[in-house]
Amino acid sequence: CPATAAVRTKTLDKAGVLHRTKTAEKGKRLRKKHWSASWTVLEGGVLTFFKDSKTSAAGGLRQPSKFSTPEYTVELRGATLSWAPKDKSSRKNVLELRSRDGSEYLIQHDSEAIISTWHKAIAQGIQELSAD
Ligand code: I3P
Repeated sequence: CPATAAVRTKTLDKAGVLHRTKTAEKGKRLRKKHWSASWTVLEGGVLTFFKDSKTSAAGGLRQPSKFSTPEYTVELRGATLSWAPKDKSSRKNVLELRSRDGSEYLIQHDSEAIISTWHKAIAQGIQELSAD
């Protein structure tokens, strides 16, 4: 429904600091993981990871300035989300997000409560988009 879609694109679903690392680029597995803490925004069916924790550290938990650069944007349409199997990471509370174009990200937070709210929000975003 276009009206719902229009409203949704203006809705900030969720924002916060998460640990994340990209593990595949368009179907090609990356050799090394580079975890970093980054400001992360879920909005309008798109998940955006900003460059690094310096941005979020400078602004506390507020949204970074509009000049800060998104590092990765992930379209949730056609994406899948699951809890990462143990062999993907030694960390706890790790989510695996696969985009439609075959890129993969691990997303992690030490707090189970916090990662669970992200799990719910991203899963809901994926579901809403597939219903269109
Ligand atoms: C990697 C780094 C990652 C770790 C990865 C290591 O070492 O410690 O944090 O992933 O484990 O190889 P390096 O810094 O030398 O690249 P996790 O923290 O997710 O476990 P892996 O080899 O099991 O993927």
